[in-house]
Amino acid sequence: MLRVRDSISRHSTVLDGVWNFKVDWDNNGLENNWAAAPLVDPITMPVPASYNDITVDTKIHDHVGYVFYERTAFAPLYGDDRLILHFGSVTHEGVVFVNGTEVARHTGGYLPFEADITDYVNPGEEFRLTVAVDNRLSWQTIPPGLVTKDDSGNDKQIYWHDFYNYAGIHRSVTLYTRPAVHVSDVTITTGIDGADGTVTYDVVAEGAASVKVRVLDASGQEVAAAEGAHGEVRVENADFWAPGHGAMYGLEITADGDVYVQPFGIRTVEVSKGQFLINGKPFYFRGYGRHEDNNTVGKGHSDALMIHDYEIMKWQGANSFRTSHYPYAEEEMDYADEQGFVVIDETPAVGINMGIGGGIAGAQGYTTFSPDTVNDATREVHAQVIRDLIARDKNHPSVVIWSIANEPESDTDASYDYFKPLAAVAREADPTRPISYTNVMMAPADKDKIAELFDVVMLNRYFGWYLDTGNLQDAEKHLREELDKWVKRLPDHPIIFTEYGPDTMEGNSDFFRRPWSEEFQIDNIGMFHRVFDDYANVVGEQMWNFADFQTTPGIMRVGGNKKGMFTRDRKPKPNAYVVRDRWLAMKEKLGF
Ligand code: BDP
Repeated sequence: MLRVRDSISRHSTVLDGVWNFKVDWDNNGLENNWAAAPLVDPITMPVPASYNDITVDTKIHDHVGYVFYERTAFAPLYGDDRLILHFGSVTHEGVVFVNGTEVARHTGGYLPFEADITDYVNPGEEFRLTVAVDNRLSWQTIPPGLVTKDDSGNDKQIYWHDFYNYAGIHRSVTLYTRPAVHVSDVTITTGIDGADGTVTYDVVAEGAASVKVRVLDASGQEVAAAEGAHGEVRVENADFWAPGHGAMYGLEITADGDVYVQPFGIRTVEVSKGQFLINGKPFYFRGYGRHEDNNTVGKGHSDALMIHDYEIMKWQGANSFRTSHYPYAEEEMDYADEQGFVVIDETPAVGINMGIGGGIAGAQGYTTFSPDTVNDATREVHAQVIRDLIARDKNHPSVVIWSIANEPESDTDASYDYFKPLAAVAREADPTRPISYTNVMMAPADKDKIAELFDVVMLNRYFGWYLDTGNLQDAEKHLREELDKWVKRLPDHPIIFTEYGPDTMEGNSDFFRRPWSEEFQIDNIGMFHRVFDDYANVVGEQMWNFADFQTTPGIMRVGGNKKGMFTRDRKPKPNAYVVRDRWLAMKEKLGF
Protein backbone atom coordinates (compact mmCIF):
# COMPACT_ATOMS: atom_id res chain seq x y z
CA MET A 1 0.00 0.00 0.00
CA LEU A 2 1.32 3.42 -0.97
CA ARG A 3 2.19 5.88 1.76
CA VAL A 4 -0.02 8.95 1.83
CA ARG A 5 1.74 11.81 0.03
CA ASP A 6 0.42 15.13 -1.13
CA SER A 7 0.81 16.22 -4.74
CA ILE A 8 -0.90 18.46 -7.24
CA SER A 9 -3.69 15.86 -7.43
CA ARG A 10 -3.76 14.63 -3.81
CA HIS A 11 -4.51 16.58 -0.65
CA SER A 12 -4.40 15.20 2.85
CA THR A 13 -5.63 16.25 6.27
CA VAL A 14 -4.19 14.54 9.33
CA LEU A 15 -6.89 13.69 11.86
CA ASP A 16 -4.57 13.28 14.84
CA GLY A 17 -5.44 15.05 18.07
CA VAL A 18 -7.80 14.57 20.96
CA TRP A 19 -10.56 12.09 20.22
CA ASN A 20 -13.51 10.84 22.26
CA PHE A 21 -12.99 7.46 23.85
CA LYS A 22 -15.05 4.87 25.65
CA VAL A 23 -14.21 1.41 26.93
CA ASP A 24 -16.62 -1.30 25.81
CA TRP A 25 -16.58 -3.09 29.17
CA ASP A 26 -18.94 -5.88 28.10
CA ASN A 27 -17.60 -6.13 24.56
CA ASN A 28 -21.05 -5.69 23.09
CA GLY A 29 -20.72 -2.21 21.57
CA LEU A 30 -20.73 -3.59 18.04
CA GLU A 31 -23.93 -5.60 18.59
CA ASN A 32 -25.52 -2.63 20.32
CA ASN A 33 -24.55 -0.40 17.41
CA TRP A 34 -22.66 2.17 19.45
CA ALA A 35 -21.45 3.76 16.25
CA ALA A 36 -25.01 4.75 15.25
CA ALA A 37 -24.92 7.79 17.56
CA PRO A 38 -22.29 9.88 19.35
CA LEU A 39 -20.68 7.99 22.22
CA VAL A 40 -22.43 8.54 25.54
CA ASP A 41 -20.23 10.05 28.29
CA PRO A 42 -16.90 9.56 26.53
CA ILE A 43 -13.56 10.51 28.02
CA THR A 44 -10.77 12.04 25.93
CA MET A 45 -7.87 10.15 24.36
CA PRO A 46 -4.92 11.29 22.25
CA VAL A 47 -4.35 9.90 18.76
CA PRO A 48 -1.86 8.49 17.98
CA ALA A 49 -1.00 6.70 21.25
CA SER A 50 -1.65 3.49 23.11
CA TYR A 51 -4.54 4.14 25.45
CA ASN A 52 -3.16 1.89 28.22
CA ASP A 53 -0.90 4.33 30.06
CA ILE A 54 -2.74 7.59 29.34
CA THR A 55 -5.14 7.34 32.27
CA VAL A 56 -4.15 5.96 35.66
CA ASP A 57 -7.13 3.64 35.76
CA THR A 58 -6.05 0.01 36.14
CA LYS A 59 -9.28 -1.24 34.61
CA ILE A 60 -8.69 0.72 31.41
CA HIS A 61 -5.03 -0.30 31.41
CA ASP A 62 -5.91 -3.99 31.69
CA HIS A 63 -9.08 -4.08 29.60
CA VAL A 64 -9.37 -7.11 27.30
CA GLY A 65 -11.47 -6.44 24.20
CA TYR A 66 -13.00 -3.41 22.51
CA VAL A 67 -12.62 0.29 23.08
CA PHE A 68 -14.29 2.93 20.91
CA TYR A 69 -12.67 6.08 19.50
CA GLU A 70 -14.67 8.87 17.91
CA ARG A 71 -14.30 12.29 16.37
CA THR A 72 -15.88 14.47 13.71
CA ALA A 73 -14.16 15.67 10.56
CA PHE A 74 -15.01 17.72 7.50
CA ALA A 75 -15.32 16.18 4.10
CA PRO A 76 -13.67 18.65 1.71
CA LEU A 77 -15.17 19.63 -1.63
CA TYR A 78 -13.51 16.82 -3.51
CA GLY A 79 -15.30 17.13 -6.86
CA ASP A 80 -14.86 13.97 -8.93
CA ASP A 81 -12.06 12.68 -6.70
CA ARG A 82 -12.34 9.89 -4.19
CA LEU A 83 -12.04 10.51 -0.47
CA ILE A 84 -9.91 7.98 1.39
CA LEU A 85 -9.29 7.33 5.08
CA HIS A 86 -5.85 5.93 5.86
CA PHE A 87 -4.89 4.34 9.18
CA GLY A 88 -1.19 3.83 9.83
CA SER A 89 -2.03 1.12 12.36
CA VAL A 90 -4.81 0.12 14.72
CA THR A 91 -3.80 -2.54 17.22
CA HIS A 92 -4.90 -5.26 16.74
CA GLU A 93 -8.26 -4.98 15.00
CA GLY A 94 -10.04 -1.87 13.81
CA VAL A 95 -13.67 -1.57 12.72
CA VAL A 96 -14.26 1.82 11.12
CA PHE A 97 -17.64 3.55 10.83
CA VAL A 98 -18.59 6.73 9.02
CA ASN A 99 -21.88 8.22 10.27
CA GLY A 100 -22.68 4.78 11.71
CA THR A 101 -21.98 2.75 8.56
CA GLU A 102 -19.13 0.26 8.63
CA VAL A 103 -16.54 1.19 5.99
CA ALA A 104 -13.54 -0.98 6.92
CA ARG A 105 -12.50 -3.86 9.14
CA HIS A 106 -8.86 -4.78 9.48
CA THR A 107 -7.02 -7.29 11.64
CA GLY A 108 -3.30 -7.02 12.21
CA GLY A 109 -2.03 -4.32 14.50
CA TYR A 110 1.11 -3.07 12.79
CA LEU A 111 0.26 -2.45 9.15
CA PRO A 112 -1.80 0.24 7.40
CA PHE A 113 -5.25 -0.05 5.87
CA GLU A 114 -7.61 2.26 4.02
CA ALA A 115 -11.28 2.86 3.36
CA ASP A 116 -12.81 4.70 0.42
CA ILE A 117 -15.52 6.76 2.13
CA THR A 118 -16.62 8.84 -0.87
CA ASP A 119 -20.07 7.31 -0.92
CA TYR A 120 -20.67 7.74 2.82
CA VAL A 121 -20.14 11.49 3.23
CA ASN A 122 -21.34 14.71 1.64
CA PRO A 123 -18.74 17.13 0.26
CA GLY A 124 -18.34 20.13 2.53
CA GLU A 125 -20.18 18.50 5.43
CA GLU A 126 -19.07 17.22 8.78
CA PHE A 127 -19.18 13.50 9.42
CA ARG A 128 -18.76 11.29 12.48
CA LEU A 129 -15.86 8.85 12.46
CA THR A 130 -16.02 5.96 14.94
CA VAL A 131 -13.35 3.30 15.33
CA ALA A 132 -13.85 0.19 17.44
CA VAL A 133 -10.45 -1.20 18.46
CA ASP A 134 -9.96 -4.75 19.74
CA ASN A 135 -6.74 -5.72 21.53
CA ARG A 136 -7.39 -9.47 21.62
CA LEU A 137 -5.01 -12.00 20.14
CA SER A 138 -5.92 -15.54 19.20
CA TRP A 139 -4.25 -18.60 17.73
CA GLN A 140 -5.14 -17.23 14.33
CA THR A 141 -3.65 -13.78 14.74
CA ILE A 142 -0.07 -12.70 14.10
CA PRO A 143 1.29 -12.48 16.73
CA PRO A 144 -0.68 -15.30 18.31
CA GLY A 145 -2.27 -15.21 21.74
CA LEU A 146 -5.15 -16.68 23.69
CA VAL A 147 -7.92 -15.18 25.79
CA THR A 148 -8.81 -17.31 28.83
CA LYS A 149 -10.48 -16.61 32.16
CA ASP A 150 -8.74 -16.28 35.49
CA ASP A 151 -10.18 -18.06 38.54
CA SER A 152 -12.25 -14.99 39.34
CA GLY A 153 -13.94 -15.12 35.97
CA ASN A 154 -12.10 -12.17 34.39
CA ASP A 155 -10.86 -12.30 30.83
CA LYS A 156 -7.14 -12.78 30.65
CA GLN A 157 -5.02 -12.26 27.55
CA ILE A 158 -2.12 -14.67 27.24
CA TYR A 159 0.60 -14.19 24.63
CA TRP A 160 4.05 -15.57 23.99
CA HIS A 161 6.04 -12.47 23.32
CA ASP A 162 8.06 -10.36 25.72
CA PHE A 163 6.60 -6.90 25.23
CA TYR A 164 3.45 -5.34 26.59
CA ASN A 165 0.29 -5.74 24.55
CA TYR A 166 -0.24 -2.03 23.99
CA ALA A 167 -3.36 -1.15 22.03
CA GLY A 168 -5.12 1.74 20.41
CA ILE A 169 -4.75 3.93 17.34
CA HIS A 170 -0.97 3.89 17.21
CA ARG A 171 -0.22 5.83 14.06
CA SER A 172 -1.68 8.78 12.22
CA VAL A 173 -5.17 8.79 10.75
CA THR A 174 -5.27 10.68 7.47
CA LEU A 175 -8.10 11.77 5.22
CA TYR A 176 -7.03 12.37 1.64
CA THR A 177 -8.36 12.93 -1.82
CA ARG A 178 -7.10 11.27 -4.97
CA PRO A 179 -8.43 10.98 -8.52
CA ALA A 180 -10.67 8.01 -9.32
CA VAL A 181 -8.09 6.85 -11.86
CA HIS A 182 -4.91 6.86 -9.83
CA VAL A 183 -1.56 5.29 -9.12
CA SER A 184 -2.30 2.47 -6.68
CA ASP A 185 1.11 0.79 -6.57
CA VAL A 186 4.66 1.00 -7.84
CA THR A 187 7.61 -1.34 -7.49
CA ILE A 188 11.07 0.06 -8.06
CA THR A 189 14.20 -2.06 -8.26
CA THR A 190 17.63 -0.67 -8.84
CA GLY A 191 21.00 -1.77 -10.13
CA ILE A 192 24.46 -0.31 -10.47
CA ASP A 193 26.32 -0.17 -13.78
CA GLY A 194 29.63 1.57 -13.32
CA ALA A 195 28.85 5.14 -12.30
CA ASP A 196 25.24 4.84 -13.51
CA GLY A 197 22.14 3.57 -11.76
CA THR A 198 19.55 1.43 -13.49
CA VAL A 199 15.99 1.89 -12.31
CA THR A 200 13.30 -0.63 -13.20
CA TYR A 201 9.77 0.47 -12.40
CA ASP A 202 6.38 -1.17 -12.51
CA VAL A 203 3.36 1.07 -11.96
CA VAL A 204 -0.21 -0.05 -11.29
CA ALA A 205 -2.76 2.56 -12.35
CA GLU A 206 -5.95 0.83 -13.35
CA GLY A 207 -7.86 2.49 -16.17
CA ALA A 208 -5.16 5.09 -16.88
CA ALA A 209 -4.85 5.96 -20.59
CA SER A 210 -1.30 7.20 -20.15
CA VAL A 211 1.48 6.69 -17.62
CA LYS A 212 4.66 8.79 -17.61
CA VAL A 213 7.55 8.79 -15.17
CA ARG A 214 10.34 11.20 -14.38
CA VAL A 215 13.25 10.54 -12.04
CA LEU A 216 13.94 13.59 -9.90
CA ASP A 217 17.14 14.11 -7.96
CA ALA A 218 17.32 15.55 -4.44
CA SER A 219 16.99 19.10 -5.76
CA GLY A 220 13.93 18.22 -7.85
CA GLN A 221 15.79 18.23 -11.20
CA GLU A 222 14.75 15.66 -13.80
CA VAL A 223 17.56 13.18 -14.42
CA ALA A 224 15.67 10.56 -16.46
CA ALA A 225 12.21 10.07 -17.94
CA ALA A 226 10.11 7.43 -19.68
CA GLU A 227 6.61 6.62 -20.86
CA GLY A 228 4.53 3.58 -20.02
CA ALA A 229 3.62 1.76 -16.83
CA HIS A 230 6.68 -0.51 -16.92
CA GLY A 231 10.20 0.10 -17.98
CA GLU A 232 13.78 0.81 -17.15
CA VAL A 233 15.60 4.13 -17.05
CA ARG A 234 19.22 4.97 -16.50
CA VAL A 235 20.46 7.62 -14.10
CA GLU A 236 23.88 8.75 -15.24
CA ASN A 237 26.52 9.45 -12.62
CA ALA A 238 24.07 8.44 -9.93
CA ASP A 239 24.39 9.34 -6.27
CA PHE A 240 24.07 5.85 -4.79
CA TRP A 241 22.27 5.24 -1.53
CA ALA A 242 24.69 3.67 0.93
CA PRO A 243 24.97 3.08 4.68
CA GLY A 244 25.47 6.50 6.25
CA HIS A 245 24.59 8.21 2.97
CA GLY A 246 20.84 8.60 2.54
CA ALA A 247 20.87 9.70 -1.11
CA MET A 248 17.29 9.63 -2.35
CA TYR A 249 15.58 10.12 -5.69
CA GLY A 250 11.91 10.49 -6.47
CA LEU A 251 10.00 8.66 -9.20
CA GLU A 252 7.32 11.13 -10.26
CA ILE A 253 4.49 9.13 -11.79
CA THR A 254 1.77 10.81 -13.81
CA ALA A 255 -1.18 8.56 -14.58
CA ASP A 256 -3.80 10.61 -16.42
CA GLY A 257 -4.67 13.31 -13.87
CA ASP A 258 -2.92 11.73 -10.87
CA VAL A 259 0.61 12.57 -9.79
CA TYR A 260 2.44 10.55 -7.17
CA VAL A 261 6.10 10.84 -6.24
CA GLN A 262 7.64 7.65 -4.86
CA PRO A 263 10.99 8.15 -3.08
CA PHE A 264 13.65 5.53 -3.72
CA GLY A 265 17.40 5.03 -3.49
CA ILE A 266 19.75 3.36 -5.94
CA ARG A 267 21.66 0.54 -4.32
CA THR A 268 22.18 -3.21 -4.49
CA VAL A 269 22.05 -5.90 -1.81
CA GLU A 270 23.53 -9.36 -2.06
CA VAL A 271 24.74 -12.28 0.01
CA SER A 272 27.96 -13.85 -1.19
CA LYS A 273 30.53 -16.19 0.34
CA GLY A 274 29.56 -15.54 3.92
CA GLN A 275 29.45 -11.77 3.46
CA PHE A 276 26.61 -9.27 3.27
CA LEU A 277 27.19 -6.88 0.39
CA ILE A 278 25.64 -3.45 -0.11
CA ASN A 279 26.64 -1.91 -3.44
CA GLY A 280 29.08 -4.78 -3.79
CA LYS A 281 30.97 -3.93 -0.58
CA PRO A 282 30.95 -5.98 2.63
CA PHE A 283 28.69 -4.40 5.24
CA TYR A 284 28.93 -4.90 9.02
CA PHE A 285 25.71 -4.25 10.98
CA ARG A 286 26.13 -2.25 14.21
CA GLY A 287 23.04 -1.52 16.20
CA TYR A 288 20.15 -2.99 18.10
CA GLY A 289 16.81 -4.63 18.10
CA ARG A 290 14.42 -1.86 19.07
CA HIS A 291 10.81 -1.43 20.18
CA GLU A 292 8.22 1.23 19.59
CA ASP A 293 7.86 1.90 23.30
CA ASN A 294 7.53 4.94 25.51
CA ASN A 295 6.45 5.73 29.06
CA THR A 296 3.32 7.67 28.18
CA VAL A 297 2.36 7.00 24.58
CA GLY A 298 3.23 3.28 24.61
CA LYS A 299 3.47 2.25 20.99
CA GLY A 300 2.12 5.52 19.63
CA HIS A 301 4.30 7.06 16.94
CA SER A 302 5.85 10.45 17.69
CA ASP A 303 8.27 12.26 15.37
CA ALA A 304 9.96 13.80 18.42
CA LEU A 305 10.70 10.42 20.01
CA MET A 306 11.76 8.99 16.66
CA ILE A 307 14.27 11.72 15.88
CA HIS A 308 15.60 11.62 19.44
CA ASP A 309 16.26 7.87 19.08
CA TYR A 310 18.11 8.41 15.81
CA GLU A 311 20.22 11.14 17.36
CA ILE A 312 21.19 8.71 20.13
CA MET A 313 21.90 5.90 17.66
CA LYS A 314 24.12 8.22 15.63
CA TRP A 315 25.89 9.44 18.79
CA GLN A 316 26.74 5.83 19.50
CA GLY A 317 28.01 5.02 16.03
CA ALA A 318 25.21 2.59 15.13
CA ASN A 319 24.42 2.11 11.46
CA SER A 320 21.46 -0.27 11.58
CA PHE A 321 18.57 -1.76 13.56
CA ARG A 322 15.92 -4.45 13.35
CA THR A 323 12.24 -3.55 13.57
CA SER A 324 11.81 -6.13 16.32
CA HIS A 325 9.14 -7.51 16.53
CA TYR A 326 6.71 -5.92 14.07
CA PRO A 327 6.68 -3.39 11.23
CA TYR A 328 7.39 0.11 12.51
CA ALA A 329 5.58 3.30 11.54
CA GLU A 330 5.98 4.41 7.93
CA GLU A 331 7.59 7.63 9.22
CA GLU A 332 10.36 5.46 10.69
CA MET A 333 11.06 3.82 7.37
CA ASP A 334 11.24 7.12 5.50
CA TYR A 335 13.55 8.49 8.15
CA ALA A 336 15.83 5.44 7.97
CA ASP A 337 16.13 5.99 4.20
CA GLU A 338 17.01 9.64 4.60
CA GLN A 339 19.47 9.05 7.43
CA GLY A 340 21.23 6.19 5.65
CA PHE A 341 20.32 3.63 8.31
CA VAL A 342 20.22 -0.04 7.36
CA VAL A 343 17.09 -1.91 8.45
CA ILE A 344 16.21 -5.55 9.02
CA ASP A 345 12.44 -5.37 8.53
CA GLU A 346 10.46 -7.83 10.63
CA THR A 347 6.89 -9.10 10.44
CA PRO A 348 4.81 -9.27 13.65
CA ALA A 349 5.31 -13.06 13.77
CA VAL A 350 6.72 -13.26 17.28
CA GLY A 351 5.91 -15.89 19.89
CA ILE A 352 5.27 -18.80 17.53
CA ASN A 353 7.11 -21.02 19.95
CA MET A 354 5.56 -22.83 22.86
CA GLY A 355 8.93 -24.27 23.85
CA ILE A 356 10.37 -21.06 25.25
CA GLY A 357 10.70 -21.51 29.02
CA GLY A 358 7.94 -20.16 31.25
CA GLY A 359 8.90 -16.88 32.80
CA ILE A 360 10.34 -15.21 29.74
CA ALA A 361 7.11 -15.17 27.87
CA GLY A 362 4.44 -16.45 30.26
CA ALA A 363 2.17 -19.49 30.23
CA GLN A 364 3.25 -22.54 28.25
CA GLY A 365 1.96 -26.08 27.94
CA TYR A 366 0.81 -26.02 24.32
CA THR A 367 2.06 -27.62 21.14
CA THR A 368 3.17 -24.87 18.75
CA PHE A 369 1.92 -26.34 15.48
CA SER A 370 -1.33 -28.32 15.71
CA PRO A 371 -4.88 -28.07 14.36
CA ASP A 372 -5.93 -26.36 17.62
CA THR A 373 -3.03 -23.94 17.97
CA VAL A 374 -0.87 -22.41 15.22
CA ASN A 375 -2.50 -24.08 12.21
CA ASP A 376 -3.04 -23.71 8.47
CA ALA A 377 -5.30 -20.71 9.00
CA THR A 378 -2.59 -19.02 11.07
CA ARG A 379 -0.10 -19.72 8.32
CA GLU A 380 -2.40 -18.04 5.81
CA VAL A 381 -2.55 -14.95 8.03
CA HIS A 382 1.23 -15.09 8.40
CA ALA A 383 1.62 -15.32 4.61
CA GLN A 384 -0.63 -12.29 4.14
CA VAL A 385 1.32 -10.30 6.71
CA ILE A 386 4.56 -11.07 4.83
CA ARG A 387 2.96 -9.90 1.57
CA ASP A 388 1.52 -6.76 3.18
CA LEU A 389 4.81 -5.83 4.83
CA ILE A 390 6.71 -6.25 1.59
CA ALA A 391 4.02 -4.32 -0.30
CA ARG A 392 4.39 -1.46 2.17
CA ASP A 393 8.19 -1.34 2.47
CA LYS A 394 9.55 -2.71 -0.84
CA ASN A 395 10.74 0.66 -2.13
CA HIS A 396 12.80 1.59 0.93
CA PRO A 397 16.54 1.38 0.19
CA SER A 398 17.16 1.12 3.95
CA VAL A 399 15.47 -2.28 4.07
CA VAL A 400 18.02 -4.98 3.25
CA ILE A 401 16.59 -8.16 4.85
CA TRP A 402 13.06 -9.41 5.46
CA SER A 403 12.83 -11.15 8.83
CA ILE A 404 9.71 -13.26 8.56
CA ALA A 405 9.58 -14.37 12.22
CA ASN A 406 11.27 -13.88 15.57
CA GLU A 407 12.40 -16.99 17.46
CA PRO A 408 9.82 -19.37 16.08
CA GLU A 409 9.93 -23.08 16.82
CA SER A 410 12.42 -24.29 14.22
CA ASP A 411 13.65 -27.67 15.44
CA THR A 412 10.69 -29.86 14.43
CA ASP A 413 9.39 -31.31 11.18
CA ALA A 414 6.20 -29.35 11.77
CA SER A 415 8.22 -26.13 11.78
CA TYR A 416 9.81 -27.03 8.44
CA ASP A 417 6.37 -27.70 6.96
CA TYR A 418 5.14 -24.38 8.32
CA PHE A 419 8.06 -22.26 7.10
CA LYS A 420 8.84 -23.80 3.72
CA PRO A 421 5.81 -22.21 2.01
CA LEU A 422 6.29 -18.94 3.91
CA ALA A 423 9.87 -18.57 2.72
CA ALA A 424 8.51 -19.07 -0.81
CA VAL A 425 5.87 -16.37 -0.23
CA ALA A 426 8.57 -13.89 0.83
CA ARG A 427 10.77 -14.72 -2.17
CA GLU A 428 7.88 -14.39 -4.56
CA ALA A 429 6.84 -11.06 -3.08
CA ASP A 430 10.41 -9.75 -3.30
CA PRO A 431 12.99 -11.65 -5.33
CA THR A 432 15.58 -8.91 -4.72
CA ARG A 433 16.27 -9.05 -0.98
CA PRO A 434 17.73 -11.75 1.27
CA ILE A 435 15.26 -13.33 3.71
CA SER A 436 15.78 -14.66 7.20
CA TYR A 437 14.25 -15.23 10.66
CA THR A 438 15.84 -14.91 14.07
CA ASN A 439 16.88 -18.23 15.48
CA VAL A 440 16.18 -19.07 19.13
CA MET A 441 18.79 -20.49 21.53
CA MET A 442 16.99 -23.81 21.87
CA ALA A 443 17.43 -24.51 18.17
CA PRO A 444 21.20 -24.34 17.62
CA ALA A 445 22.95 -25.52 14.46
CA ASP A 446 22.55 -29.22 15.25
CA LYS A 447 18.82 -28.94 16.02
CA ASP A 448 17.39 -26.22 13.76
CA LYS A 449 15.66 -27.60 10.65
CA ILE A 450 14.84 -24.49 8.65
CA ALA A 451 18.02 -22.40 8.22
CA GLU A 452 18.60 -23.66 4.66
CA LEU A 453 15.33 -22.06 3.57
CA PHE A 454 16.90 -18.65 4.24
CA ASP A 455 19.91 -16.57 3.14
CA VAL A 456 21.29 -15.17 6.38
CA VAL A 457 21.67 -16.77 9.82
CA MET A 458 20.33 -14.42 12.48
CA LEU A 459 21.02 -15.54 16.05
CA ASN A 460 19.45 -14.42 19.33
CA ARG A 461 21.84 -15.67 22.01
CA TYR A 462 21.92 -15.19 25.76
CA PHE A 463 25.09 -16.99 26.88
CA GLY A 464 26.02 -15.65 30.30
CA TRP A 465 22.44 -14.66 31.00
CA TYR A 466 19.73 -17.32 30.50
CA LEU A 467 22.49 -19.93 30.11
CA ASP A 468 25.75 -19.99 32.08
CA THR A 469 24.31 -17.16 34.17
CA GLY A 470 27.17 -15.01 35.41
CA ASN A 471 29.84 -17.44 34.18
CA LEU A 472 31.42 -15.67 31.26
CA GLN A 473 34.20 -18.18 30.80
CA ASP A 474 31.72 -20.98 30.11
CA ALA A 475 29.50 -18.58 28.18
CA GLU A 476 32.35 -17.73 25.82
CA LYS A 477 33.25 -21.38 25.37
CA HIS A 478 29.67 -22.33 24.51
CA LEU A 479 29.22 -19.38 22.20
CA ARG A 480 32.36 -20.32 20.25
CA GLU A 481 31.33 -23.99 20.09
CA GLU A 482 27.95 -23.03 18.71
CA LEU A 483 29.36 -20.60 16.16
CA ASP A 484 31.77 -23.25 14.92
CA LYS A 485 28.79 -25.51 14.22
CA TRP A 486 26.89 -22.83 12.28
CA VAL A 487 29.92 -22.00 10.15
CA LYS A 488 30.42 -25.69 9.43
CA ARG A 489 26.79 -26.21 8.50
CA LEU A 490 26.36 -23.08 6.38
CA PRO A 491 29.82 -21.80 5.39
CA ASP A 492 28.45 -19.36 2.80
CA HIS A 493 25.78 -17.82 5.02
CA PRO A 494 26.60 -14.55 6.75
CA ILE A 495 25.73 -14.55 10.45
CA ILE A 496 24.20 -11.58 12.26
CA PHE A 497 23.72 -11.55 16.02
CA THR A 498 20.27 -10.03 16.31
CA GLU A 499 20.01 -10.31 20.11
CA TYR A 500 22.47 -10.68 22.99
CA GLY A 501 23.01 -9.05 26.36
CA PRO A 502 21.81 -9.22 29.94
CA ASP A 503 19.13 -7.39 31.91
CA THR A 504 20.86 -4.45 33.57
CA MET A 505 19.35 -2.42 36.35
CA GLU A 506 20.23 1.25 35.98
CA GLY A 507 22.33 2.37 38.94
CA ASN A 508 23.04 -1.16 40.17
CA SER A 509 26.81 -0.98 40.45
CA ASP A 510 28.76 -3.97 41.76
CA PHE A 511 32.45 -4.59 42.67
CA PHE A 512 31.83 -8.27 41.89
CA ARG A 513 30.39 -7.49 38.48
CA ARG A 514 27.45 -9.86 38.94
CA PRO A 515 24.36 -10.31 36.73
CA TRP A 516 21.95 -7.35 36.73
CA SER A 517 24.81 -4.92 37.45
CA GLU A 518 26.01 -2.25 35.05
CA GLU A 519 29.46 -3.83 35.16
CA PHE A 520 28.09 -7.20 34.09
CA GLN A 521 26.45 -5.68 31.03
CA ILE A 522 29.86 -4.29 30.01
CA ASP A 523 31.54 -7.67 30.57
CA ASN A 524 28.87 -9.78 28.90
CA ILE A 525 28.50 -7.59 25.82
CA GLY A 526 32.30 -7.24 25.66
CA MET A 527 32.66 -11.04 25.66
CA PHE A 528 30.27 -11.34 22.70
CA HIS A 529 32.13 -8.65 20.78
CA ARG A 530 35.47 -10.35 21.38
CA VAL A 531 34.07 -13.56 19.92
CA PHE A 532 32.44 -11.83 16.93
CA ASP A 533 35.81 -10.35 15.99
CA ASP A 534 37.24 -13.85 15.56
CA TYR A 535 34.66 -15.03 12.99
CA ALA A 536 34.73 -13.79 9.40
CA ASN A 537 31.13 -14.96 8.86
CA VAL A 538 29.82 -12.78 11.67
CA VAL A 539 28.77 -9.66 9.80
CA GLY A 540 26.71 -7.90 12.39
CA GLU A 541 26.00 -7.13 16.01
CA GLN A 542 22.59 -5.85 17.02
CA MET A 543 22.37 -6.09 20.78
CA TRP A 544 19.14 -6.52 22.72
CA ASN A 545 17.74 -3.90 23.18
CA PHE A 546 18.22 -0.28 22.23
CA ALA A 547 16.31 0.77 25.37
CA ASP A 548 14.51 -0.77 28.34
CA PHE A 549 10.87 -1.45 27.48
CA GLN A 550 7.54 -2.45 28.97
CA THR A 551 6.53 -6.11 29.22
CA THR A 552 3.86 -8.16 30.97
CA PRO A 553 4.61 -8.33 34.71
CA GLY A 554 6.64 -11.36 35.74
CA ILE A 555 9.24 -12.59 38.18
CA MET A 556 11.95 -12.17 35.53
CA ARG A 557 11.05 -8.58 34.80
CA VAL A 558 11.50 -5.52 37.02
CA GLY A 559 9.16 -2.87 35.69
CA GLY A 560 9.77 -4.28 32.23
CA ASN A 561 12.71 -5.67 30.31
CA LYS A 562 15.98 -4.05 31.37
CA LYS A 563 18.30 -5.22 28.60
CA GLY A 564 18.51 -1.72 27.14
CA MET A 565 21.73 -0.01 26.13
CA PHE A 566 19.73 2.99 27.35
CA THR A 567 17.04 3.27 29.99
CA ARG A 568 13.41 3.56 29.00
CA ASP A 569 13.74 7.35 29.12
CA ARG A 570 16.91 7.15 27.01
CA LYS A 571 19.64 7.72 29.57
CA PRO A 572 22.92 5.91 28.77
CA LYS A 573 23.93 2.99 30.97
CA PRO A 574 27.74 2.83 31.45
CA ASN A 575 27.95 0.11 28.79
CA ALA A 576 26.69 2.61 26.22
CA TYR A 577 29.99 4.50 26.42
CA VAL A 578 32.07 1.35 26.07
CA VAL A 579 30.14 0.21 23.00
CA ARG A 580 30.29 3.73 21.61
CA ASP A 581 34.09 3.61 21.66
CA ARG A 582 34.04 0.32 19.76
CA TRP A 583 31.48 1.42 17.20
CA LEU A 584 33.03 4.81 16.52
CA ALA A 585 36.39 3.12 15.99
CA MET A 586 34.76 0.66 13.55
CA LYS A 587 33.00 3.52 11.78
CA GLU A 588 36.29 5.36 11.45
CA LYS A 589 37.97 2.29 10.00
CA LEU A 590 35.19 1.19 7.64
CA GLY A 591 33.91 4.61 6.66
CA PHE A 592 30.21 4.05 7.53
C1 BDP B 1 14.12 -13.14 23.17
C2 BDP B 1 13.05 -12.38 22.44
C3 BDP B 1 12.86 -10.95 22.93
C4 BDP B 1 12.98 -10.92 24.43
C5 BDP B 1 14.36 -11.37 24.82
C6 BDP B 1 14.58 -11.34 26.34
O1 BDP B 1 13.25 -12.39 21.05
O2 BDP B 1 11.63 -10.45 22.49
O3 BDP B 1 12.67 -9.66 24.96
O4 BDP B 1 14.55 -12.70 24.40
O5 BDP B 1 14.35 -12.35 26.98
O6 BDP B 1 13.60 -14.36 23.50
O7 BDP B 1 14.95 -10.29 26.84
